[in-house]
Amino acid sequence: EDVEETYIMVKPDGVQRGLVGEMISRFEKKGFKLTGLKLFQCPQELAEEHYKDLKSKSFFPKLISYITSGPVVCMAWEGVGVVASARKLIGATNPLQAEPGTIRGDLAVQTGRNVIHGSDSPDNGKREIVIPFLCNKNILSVYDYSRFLIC
Ligand code: YYY
Ligand code: MG
Repeated sequence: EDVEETYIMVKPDGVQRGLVGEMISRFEKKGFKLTGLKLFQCPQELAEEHYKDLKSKSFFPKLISYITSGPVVCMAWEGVGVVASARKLIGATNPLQAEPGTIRGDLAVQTGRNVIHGSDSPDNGKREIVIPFLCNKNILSVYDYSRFLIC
């Protein structure tokens, strides 16, 4: 398998509940390498860019208001097979269906408050990582961020 990079984001409820260390610890113990870390208040347009594949879903507006409701902890993790492995460590989208031992299985109850995000493919990992890490206070719009990517 290839060395990959994935985007992991502790969602606002995970930060507020003091679960950041617990979640980071699971990826560290598994043996993956932390290559980026940022506390970030996600602007609405970047939240919409991050979740653009879900734009047509009925839960999209609630999802965007949840993700922008407080600071998130954005991380890039590197390793062999890290994309699929991180999804296993995270568990199913609905925490009630997530296996005990997974992050969502152990730490969450509601789909709409499922404490953590992990990329679903290497391509989405690359796409999602740049959203917080190439964004700063002067670069807030998706248009600016696209231009940055071309540089
Ligand atoms: O990748 P993952 O986070 O497990 O699920 P997605 O299907 O990509 O959905 C993203 C996000 O949207 C999910 O973590 C919670 C929210 N969501 C929801 O609120 N209600 C649903 N029925 C499905 C997803
Ligand atoms: Mg997803």
